[in-house]
Amino acid sequence: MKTQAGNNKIKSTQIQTIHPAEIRKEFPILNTQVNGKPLIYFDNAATTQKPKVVIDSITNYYRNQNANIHRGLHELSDRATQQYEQARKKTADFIHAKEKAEINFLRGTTEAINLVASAWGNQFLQQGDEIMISQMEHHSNIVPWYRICKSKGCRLKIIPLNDVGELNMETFASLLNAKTKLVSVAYISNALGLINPIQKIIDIAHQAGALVMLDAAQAVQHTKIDVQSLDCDFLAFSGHKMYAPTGIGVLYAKRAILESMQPYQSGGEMIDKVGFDEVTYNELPYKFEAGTPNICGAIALGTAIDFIQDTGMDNIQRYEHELITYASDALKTIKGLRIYGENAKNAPVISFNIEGLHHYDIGSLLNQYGIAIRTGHHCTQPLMDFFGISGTCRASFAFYNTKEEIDRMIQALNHIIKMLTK
Ligand code: 7TS
Repeated sequence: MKTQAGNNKIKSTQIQTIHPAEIRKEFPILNTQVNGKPLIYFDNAATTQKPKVVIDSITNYYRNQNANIHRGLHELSDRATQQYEQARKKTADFIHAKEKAEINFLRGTTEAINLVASAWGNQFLQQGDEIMISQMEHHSNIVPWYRICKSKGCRLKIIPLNDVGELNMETFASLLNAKTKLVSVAYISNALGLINPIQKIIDIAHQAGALVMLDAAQAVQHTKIDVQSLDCDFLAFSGHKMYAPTGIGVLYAKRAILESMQPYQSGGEMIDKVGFDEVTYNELPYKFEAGTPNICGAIALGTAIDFIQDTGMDNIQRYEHELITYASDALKTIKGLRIYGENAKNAPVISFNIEGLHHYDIGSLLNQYGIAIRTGHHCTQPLMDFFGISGTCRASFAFYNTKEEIDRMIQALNHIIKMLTK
Protein backbone atom coordinates (compact mmCIF):
# COMPACT_ATOMS: atom_id res chain seq x y z
CA MET A 1 0.00 0.00 0.00
CA LYS A 2 1.26 3.45 -0.83
CA THR A 3 1.01 5.79 2.11
CA GLN A 4 1.03 9.47 1.50
CA ALA A 5 2.06 10.88 4.84
CA GLY A 6 0.98 14.44 5.27
CA ASN A 7 -1.50 14.44 2.41
CA ASN A 8 -4.74 15.23 4.15
CA LYS A 9 -6.65 15.10 0.89
CA ILE A 10 -6.38 11.30 0.65
CA LYS A 11 -9.65 10.21 2.15
CA SER A 12 -11.51 6.97 2.59
CA THR A 13 -13.54 7.51 -0.56
CA GLN A 14 -10.42 6.88 -2.64
CA ILE A 15 -9.72 3.39 -1.29
CA GLN A 16 -12.84 1.27 -1.29
CA THR A 17 -11.62 -1.93 0.31
CA ILE A 18 -8.90 -3.11 2.61
CA HIS A 19 -6.52 -5.52 0.87
CA PRO A 20 -4.93 -7.28 3.84
CA ALA A 21 -2.10 -8.74 1.74
CA GLU A 22 -1.08 -5.21 0.75
CA ILE A 23 -1.54 -3.80 4.25
CA ARG A 24 0.53 -6.62 5.76
CA LYS A 25 3.55 -5.66 3.63
CA GLU A 26 3.64 -2.41 5.59
CA PHE A 27 4.13 -4.23 8.94
CA PRO A 28 7.55 -5.98 8.97
CA ILE A 29 6.92 -7.79 12.27
CA LEU A 30 4.09 -9.81 10.72
CA ASN A 31 6.75 -11.93 8.95
CA THR A 32 8.09 -13.12 12.30
CA GLN A 33 8.02 -16.83 13.20
CA VAL A 34 6.93 -17.84 16.71
CA ASN A 35 7.56 -21.40 17.88
CA GLY A 36 8.33 -22.34 14.28
CA LYS A 37 4.98 -20.99 13.06
CA PRO A 38 4.10 -17.71 11.34
CA LEU A 39 3.05 -15.17 13.95
CA ILE A 40 -0.68 -14.57 14.27
CA TYR A 41 -1.00 -11.40 16.29
CA PHE A 42 -4.39 -11.13 17.98
CA ASP A 43 -3.35 -8.93 20.92
CA ASN A 44 -4.02 -5.58 19.31
CA ALA A 45 -6.07 -4.22 22.21
CA ALA A 46 -2.90 -4.44 24.30
CA THR A 47 -0.77 -2.74 21.65
CA THR A 48 -0.75 -2.62 17.86
CA GLN A 49 2.17 -3.36 15.57
CA LYS A 50 3.90 -0.50 13.78
CA PRO A 51 3.95 0.15 10.03
CA LYS A 52 7.19 0.91 8.18
CA VAL A 53 6.33 4.60 7.87
CA VAL A 54 6.16 4.90 11.67
CA ILE A 55 9.39 2.93 12.18
CA ASP A 56 11.06 5.08 9.49
CA SER A 57 9.78 8.24 11.15
CA ILE A 58 11.47 7.22 14.41
CA THR A 59 14.75 6.29 12.69
CA ASN A 60 14.72 9.44 10.61
CA TYR A 61 14.13 11.60 13.65
CA TYR A 62 17.15 10.26 15.53
CA ARG A 63 19.36 10.09 12.43
CA ASN A 64 18.59 13.54 11.07
CA GLN A 65 16.53 15.74 13.32
CA ASN A 66 17.15 15.12 17.00
CA ALA A 67 17.19 18.32 19.06
CA ASN A 68 15.30 19.69 22.03
CA ILE A 69 12.28 21.80 21.17
CA HIS A 70 10.93 25.27 21.92
CA ARG A 71 14.20 26.41 23.39
CA GLY A 72 16.94 26.50 20.77
CA LEU A 73 17.62 29.23 18.28
CA HIS A 74 19.51 26.79 16.09
CA GLU A 75 18.14 25.24 12.91
CA LEU A 76 17.79 21.67 14.15
CA SER A 77 15.81 22.72 17.21
CA ASP A 78 13.60 24.84 15.03
CA ARG A 79 12.88 21.90 12.71
CA ALA A 80 12.12 19.54 15.59
CA THR A 81 9.80 22.16 17.12
CA GLN A 82 7.94 22.61 13.86
CA GLN A 83 7.46 18.86 13.42
CA TYR A 84 6.31 18.40 17.02
CA GLU A 85 3.78 21.22 16.66
CA GLN A 86 2.69 19.89 13.26
CA ALA A 87 1.97 16.53 14.95
CA ARG A 88 -0.16 18.37 17.50
CA LYS A 89 -2.14 19.98 14.68
CA LYS A 90 -2.62 16.57 12.96
CA THR A 91 -3.82 15.11 16.26
CA ALA A 92 -6.25 17.99 16.76
CA ASP A 93 -7.63 17.49 13.24
CA PHE A 94 -7.83 13.72 13.75
CA ILE A 95 -10.30 14.09 16.63
CA HIS A 96 -11.70 17.37 15.27
CA ALA A 97 -10.63 19.52 18.21
CA LYS A 98 -11.36 23.21 17.79
CA GLU A 99 -7.69 24.15 18.18
CA LYS A 100 -4.34 22.48 18.69
CA ALA A 101 -3.92 24.15 22.10
CA GLU A 102 -6.48 21.63 23.38
CA ILE A 103 -4.11 18.73 22.63
CA ASN A 104 -1.74 17.87 25.49
CA PHE A 105 0.97 15.35 24.66
CA LEU A 106 1.48 12.97 27.57
CA ARG A 107 2.68 9.37 28.00
CA GLY A 108 -0.67 7.71 27.39
CA THR A 109 -4.24 7.17 28.55
CA THR A 110 -3.23 6.30 32.10
CA GLU A 111 -1.27 9.50 32.53
CA ALA A 112 -4.06 11.56 30.95
CA ILE A 113 -6.69 10.22 33.38
CA ASN A 114 -4.31 10.68 36.32
CA LEU A 115 -3.74 14.28 35.23
CA VAL A 116 -7.46 15.05 35.22
CA ALA A 117 -8.19 13.20 38.48
CA SER A 118 -5.25 14.89 40.16
CA ALA A 119 -5.15 18.44 38.73
CA TRP A 120 -8.85 18.99 38.08
CA GLY A 121 -9.99 16.79 40.98
CA ASN A 122 -7.80 18.42 43.61
CA GLN A 123 -8.91 21.85 42.54
CA PHE A 124 -12.62 21.43 41.95
CA LEU A 125 -13.86 18.50 44.06
CA GLN A 126 -15.38 19.20 47.47
CA GLN A 127 -16.27 16.78 50.22
CA GLY A 128 -19.57 15.04 49.41
CA ASP A 129 -19.22 15.45 45.62
CA GLU A 130 -19.64 12.42 43.38
CA ILE A 131 -17.68 10.94 40.50
CA MET A 132 -19.28 8.30 38.29
CA ILE A 133 -17.53 5.52 36.39
CA SER A 134 -18.82 2.13 35.20
CA GLN A 135 -18.39 -1.50 36.17
CA MET A 136 -16.55 -2.25 32.91
CA GLU A 137 -13.71 0.28 33.24
CA HIS A 138 -10.03 -0.47 32.80
CA HIS A 139 -8.15 -0.06 36.10
CA SER A 140 -6.61 3.12 34.66
CA ASN A 141 -10.08 4.65 34.71
CA ILE A 142 -10.88 3.38 38.22
CA VAL A 143 -7.85 3.81 40.46
CA PRO A 144 -7.14 7.54 39.81
CA TRP A 145 -10.82 8.30 40.69
CA TYR A 146 -10.79 5.96 43.67
CA ARG A 147 -7.73 7.76 45.04
CA ILE A 148 -8.96 11.31 44.54
CA CYS A 149 -12.37 10.38 46.01
CA LYS A 150 -10.63 8.92 49.07
CA SER A 151 -8.47 11.98 49.58
CA LYS A 152 -11.28 14.54 49.05
CA GLY A 153 -14.07 12.69 50.85
CA CYS A 154 -16.06 12.18 47.62
CA ARG A 155 -18.22 9.26 46.59
CA LEU A 156 -17.33 6.98 43.66
CA LYS A 157 -20.54 5.78 42.04
CA ILE A 158 -20.67 2.89 39.61
CA ILE A 159 -22.90 2.54 36.54
CA PRO A 160 -24.07 -1.09 36.67
CA LEU A 161 -24.34 -3.49 33.72
CA ASN A 162 -27.30 -5.40 32.33
CA ASP A 163 -27.35 -9.19 31.89
CA VAL A 164 -25.17 -9.17 28.76
CA GLY A 165 -22.66 -6.72 30.16
CA GLU A 166 -23.88 -3.48 28.56
CA LEU A 167 -24.19 -0.27 30.59
CA ASN A 168 -27.56 -0.01 32.31
CA MET A 169 -28.59 3.40 31.01
CA GLU A 170 -31.75 3.74 33.08
CA THR A 171 -29.87 3.24 36.29
CA PHE A 172 -27.17 5.61 35.03
CA ALA A 173 -29.70 8.43 34.61
CA SER A 174 -31.18 7.76 38.03
CA LEU A 175 -27.75 7.81 39.73
CA LEU A 176 -26.97 11.33 38.54
CA ASN A 177 -27.72 14.30 40.78
CA ALA A 178 -26.48 17.80 41.54
CA LYS A 179 -23.50 16.37 43.44
CA THR A 180 -22.20 14.46 40.39
CA LYS A 181 -19.26 16.50 39.15
CA LEU A 182 -17.85 14.19 36.49
CA VAL A 183 -18.68 10.97 34.61
CA SER A 184 -15.70 9.05 33.20
CA VAL A 185 -16.38 6.06 30.94
CA ALA A 186 -14.74 3.96 28.27
CA TYR A 187 -15.89 4.68 24.72
CA ILE A 188 -15.20 1.01 23.92
CA SER A 189 -14.58 -1.71 26.51
CA ASN A 190 -11.09 -3.19 26.27
CA ALA A 191 -12.20 -6.55 27.66
CA LEU A 192 -15.47 -7.02 25.75
CA GLY A 193 -15.30 -4.81 22.67
CA LEU A 194 -18.70 -3.32 23.53
CA ILE A 195 -19.23 0.16 22.14
CA ASN A 196 -20.88 2.30 24.78
CA PRO A 197 -23.69 4.79 23.99
CA ILE A 198 -21.40 7.69 24.74
CA GLN A 199 -23.45 10.38 23.01
CA LYS A 200 -26.38 9.56 25.29
CA ILE A 201 -24.08 9.46 28.31
CA ILE A 202 -22.65 12.89 27.48
CA ASP A 203 -26.07 14.45 26.87
CA ILE A 204 -27.63 13.02 30.03
CA ALA A 205 -24.60 13.89 32.18
CA HIS A 206 -24.48 17.46 30.85
CA GLN A 207 -28.19 17.92 31.59
CA ALA A 208 -27.38 17.01 35.19
CA GLY A 209 -24.51 19.52 35.21
CA ALA A 210 -21.65 16.94 35.22
CA LEU A 211 -18.56 17.01 33.02
CA VAL A 212 -17.72 13.95 30.91
CA MET A 213 -14.37 12.28 30.35
CA LEU A 214 -14.06 9.61 27.65
CA ASP A 215 -11.43 6.90 27.86
CA ALA A 216 -10.90 6.45 24.13
CA ALA A 217 -7.91 4.07 24.39
CA GLN A 218 -9.84 1.38 22.48
CA ALA A 219 -11.76 3.73 20.20
CA VAL A 220 -9.40 6.04 18.28
CA GLN A 221 -8.02 3.16 16.20
CA HIS A 222 -11.44 1.77 15.25
CA THR A 223 -13.82 4.68 14.80
CA LYS A 224 -13.95 8.34 13.76
CA ILE A 225 -14.03 10.68 16.71
CA ASP A 226 -15.34 14.23 16.64
CA VAL A 227 -14.89 15.81 20.05
CA GLN A 228 -16.78 18.95 19.07
CA SER A 229 -19.88 17.15 17.91
CA LEU A 230 -19.71 14.73 20.87
CA ASP A 231 -19.20 17.72 23.17
CA CYS A 232 -17.13 15.64 25.62
CA ASP A 233 -15.11 17.69 28.11
CA PHE A 234 -12.04 15.42 28.31
CA LEU A 235 -10.84 12.59 26.08
CA ALA A 236 -7.78 10.38 26.55
CA PHE A 237 -5.96 7.96 24.27
CA SER A 238 -2.63 6.19 23.75
CA GLY A 239 -0.51 6.28 20.60
CA HIS A 240 0.70 2.70 20.91
CA LYS A 241 -2.80 1.27 20.38
CA MET A 242 -3.11 3.16 17.10
CA TYR A 243 0.11 2.10 15.31
CA ALA A 244 2.35 4.73 16.96
CA PRO A 245 5.12 4.00 19.52
CA THR A 246 4.68 3.56 23.26
CA GLY A 247 5.25 6.51 25.57
CA ILE A 248 3.11 8.99 23.66
CA GLY A 249 -0.54 9.72 24.35
CA VAL A 250 -3.03 12.52 24.39
CA LEU A 251 -5.30 14.39 26.73
CA TYR A 252 -7.85 16.48 24.88
CA ALA A 253 -9.86 18.96 26.92
CA LYS A 254 -11.90 22.05 26.13
CA ARG A 255 -9.79 25.21 26.32
CA ALA A 256 -11.91 26.86 29.03
CA ILE A 257 -11.50 23.83 31.29
CA LEU A 258 -7.74 23.58 30.71
CA GLU A 259 -7.39 27.28 31.42
CA SER A 260 -9.29 26.95 34.67
CA MET A 261 -7.01 24.12 35.83
CA GLN A 262 -3.76 24.46 37.77
CA PRO A 263 -0.73 22.62 36.28
CA TYR A 264 -0.17 18.94 37.06
CA GLN A 265 3.63 18.64 37.08
CA SER A 266 6.04 21.52 37.26
CA GLY A 267 9.25 22.57 35.56
CA GLY A 268 10.59 22.96 32.05
CA GLU A 269 8.36 24.31 29.32
CA MET A 270 5.29 24.78 31.51
CA ILE A 271 6.55 28.01 33.09
CA ASP A 272 6.27 31.61 32.01
CA LYS A 273 8.35 33.41 34.65
CA VAL A 274 10.11 31.92 37.66
CA GLY A 275 11.14 33.78 40.77
CA PHE A 276 11.56 32.50 44.33
CA ASP A 277 8.49 34.43 45.43
CA GLU A 278 6.30 34.04 42.40
CA VAL A 279 5.93 31.69 39.43
CA THR A 280 3.63 32.24 36.45
CA TYR A 281 2.68 29.53 34.01
CA ASN A 282 2.95 29.20 30.26
CA GLU A 283 -0.05 29.33 27.97
CA LEU A 284 -1.78 26.25 26.57
CA PRO A 285 -0.80 23.63 25.57
CA TYR A 286 2.62 23.97 27.22
CA LYS A 287 1.11 24.43 30.68
CA PHE A 288 0.56 20.66 30.99
CA GLU A 289 3.78 19.51 29.30
CA ALA A 290 6.42 19.83 32.03
CA GLY A 291 9.95 18.74 31.13
CA THR A 292 11.26 17.58 27.76
CA PRO A 293 8.39 15.71 26.11
CA ASN A 294 8.49 12.61 23.91
CA ILE A 295 9.32 14.62 20.79
CA CYS A 296 10.04 11.66 18.53
CA GLY A 297 6.95 9.82 19.79
CA ALA A 298 4.67 12.76 19.01
CA ILE A 299 6.11 13.09 15.51
CA ALA A 300 5.66 9.34 14.95
CA LEU A 301 2.08 9.63 16.23
CA GLY A 302 1.52 12.22 13.50
CA THR A 303 2.82 9.70 10.96
CA ALA A 304 0.53 6.97 12.35
CA ILE A 305 -2.41 9.37 11.98
CA ASP A 306 -1.45 9.95 8.33
CA PHE A 307 -1.29 6.19 7.85
CA ILE A 308 -4.79 5.71 9.29
CA GLN A 309 -6.20 8.63 7.28
CA ASP A 310 -4.64 7.33 4.06
CA THR A 311 -6.22 3.92 4.64
CA GLY A 312 -9.52 5.54 5.59
CA MET A 313 -11.26 5.05 8.93
CA ASP A 314 -14.49 3.99 7.18
CA ASN A 315 -12.59 1.24 5.35
CA ILE A 316 -10.85 0.16 8.54
CA GLN A 317 -14.15 0.04 10.40
CA ARG A 318 -15.93 -1.91 7.66
CA TYR A 319 -13.15 -4.48 7.35
CA GLU A 320 -12.72 -4.89 11.11
CA HIS A 321 -16.47 -5.42 11.44
CA GLU A 322 -16.20 -8.24 8.87
CA LEU A 323 -13.40 -9.77 10.93
CA ILE A 324 -15.25 -9.64 14.26
CA THR A 325 -18.45 -11.03 12.75
CA TYR A 326 -16.47 -13.84 11.13
CA ALA A 327 -14.59 -14.60 14.35
CA SER A 328 -17.74 -14.57 16.44
CA ASP A 329 -19.57 -16.96 14.06
CA ALA A 330 -16.54 -19.26 13.91
CA LEU A 331 -16.00 -19.33 17.69
CA LYS A 332 -19.66 -20.22 18.21
CA THR A 333 -19.10 -23.51 16.34
CA ILE A 334 -16.93 -24.66 19.27
CA LYS A 335 -18.89 -26.65 21.83
CA GLY A 336 -18.83 -25.25 25.36
CA LEU A 337 -17.43 -21.90 24.27
CA ARG A 338 -18.99 -18.80 25.86
CA ILE A 339 -18.54 -15.29 24.54
CA TYR A 340 -18.81 -12.40 27.03
CA GLY A 341 -20.49 -9.07 26.36
CA GLU A 342 -21.40 -9.48 22.74
CA ASN A 343 -23.85 -7.46 20.71
CA ALA A 344 -24.26 -6.80 17.00
CA LYS A 345 -22.01 -3.78 16.91
CA ASN A 346 -18.91 -4.86 18.79
CA ALA A 347 -15.49 -3.42 18.06
CA PRO A 348 -12.96 -6.07 16.94
CA VAL A 349 -12.35 -7.46 20.42
CA ILE A 350 -13.81 -10.77 21.59
CA SER A 351 -13.60 -12.39 25.02
CA PHE A 352 -14.40 -16.04 25.62
CA ASN A 353 -13.93 -19.07 27.83
CA ILE A 354 -14.26 -22.76 27.06
CA GLU A 355 -16.09 -24.92 29.54
CA GLY A 356 -13.78 -27.03 31.71
CA LEU A 357 -10.59 -25.30 30.50
CA HIS A 358 -8.58 -22.51 32.07
CA HIS A 359 -8.03 -19.37 29.99
CA TYR A 360 -4.35 -19.41 30.92
CA ASP A 361 -3.87 -22.94 29.51
CA ILE A 362 -5.64 -21.99 26.29
CA GLY A 363 -3.47 -18.89 25.87
CA SER A 364 -0.22 -20.77 26.57
CA LEU A 365 -1.11 -23.52 24.13
CA LEU A 366 -2.20 -21.08 21.41
CA ASN A 367 1.26 -19.55 21.81
CA GLN A 368 2.69 -22.94 20.74
CA TYR A 369 0.81 -22.44 17.47
CA GLY A 370 2.33 -18.96 17.05
CA ILE A 371 -0.96 -17.30 18.04
CA ALA A 372 -0.78 -14.32 20.41
CA ILE A 373 -3.94 -13.61 22.39
CA ARG A 374 -4.28 -12.15 25.88
CA THR A 375 -5.61 -14.08 28.85
CA GLY A 376 -6.54 -12.98 32.36
CA HIS A 377 -8.56 -10.09 33.73
CA HIS A 378 -7.38 -7.50 31.17
CA CYS A 379 -7.05 -4.91 33.97
CA THR A 380 -10.83 -5.03 34.49
CA GLN A 381 -11.18 -6.97 37.73
CA PRO A 382 -14.60 -5.48 38.67
CA LEU A 383 -15.91 -6.59 35.25
CA MET A 384 -14.60 -10.12 35.81
CA ASP A 385 -16.32 -10.09 39.23
CA PHE A 386 -19.56 -9.15 37.47
CA PHE A 387 -19.30 -12.26 35.30
CA GLY A 388 -18.06 -14.32 38.27
CA ILE A 389 -14.85 -15.38 36.52
CA SER A 390 -11.13 -14.87 37.03
CA GLY A 391 -10.44 -14.03 33.41
CA THR A 392 -11.06 -14.73 29.74
CA CYS A 393 -9.24 -15.45 26.51
CA ARG A 394 -9.29 -12.25 24.47
CA ALA A 395 -8.62 -12.05 20.74
CA SER A 396 -8.40 -8.49 19.42
CA PHE A 397 -7.95 -7.66 15.76
CA ALA A 398 -6.45 -4.92 13.63
CA PHE A 399 -6.96 -4.28 9.93
CA TYR A 400 -3.83 -6.30 9.05
CA ASN A 401 -5.45 -9.48 10.41
CA THR A 402 -7.22 -11.91 8.09
CA LYS A 403 -10.05 -14.45 8.07
CA GLU A 404 -7.44 -17.16 7.33
CA GLU A 405 -5.70 -16.31 10.60
CA ILE A 406 -9.02 -16.63 12.42
CA ASP A 407 -9.52 -20.06 10.76
CA ARG A 408 -6.10 -21.10 12.06
CA MET A 409 -7.02 -20.01 15.58
CA ILE A 410 -10.24 -22.06 15.41
CA GLN A 411 -8.30 -25.14 14.20
CA ALA A 412 -5.77 -24.66 16.98
CA LEU A 413 -8.54 -24.29 19.57
CA ASN A 414 -10.13 -27.52 18.38
CA HIS A 415 -6.76 -29.34 18.70
CA ILE A 416 -6.25 -27.90 22.17
CA ILE A 417 -9.72 -28.97 23.33
CA LYS A 418 -9.05 -32.51 22.06
CA MET A 419 -5.69 -32.60 23.79
CA LEU A 420 -6.92 -31.25 27.15
CA THR A 421 -10.16 -33.23 27.38
CA LYS A 422 -8.76 -36.62 26.39
N1 7TS B 1 -8.11 2.42 29.15
C1 7TS B 1 -8.43 1.40 28.34
C2 7TS B 1 -9.85 1.23 27.88
C3 7TS B 1 -7.43 0.51 27.93
O1 7TS B 1 -7.74 -0.49 27.12
C4 7TS B 1 -6.10 0.70 28.39
C5 7TS B 1 -5.01 -0.27 28.06
C6 7TS B 1 -5.82 1.81 29.19
C7 7TS B 1 -6.86 2.64 29.57
C8 7TS B 1 -4.43 2.15 29.62
O2 7TS B 1 -3.69 2.52 28.52
P1 7TS B 1 -2.13 2.85 28.64
O3 7TS B 1 -1.67 3.03 27.23
O4 7TS B 1 -2.00 4.08 29.45
O5 7TS B 1 -1.51 1.66 29.30
N2 7TS B 1 -5.47 -1.57 27.82
C9 7TS B 1 -4.75 -2.70 27.73
C10 7TS B 1 -5.33 -3.92 27.45
O6 7TS B 1 -6.53 -4.10 27.23
N3 7TS B 1 -4.36 -4.86 27.41
O7 7TS B 1 -3.19 -4.29 27.69
C11 7TS B 1 -3.41 -2.94 27.89
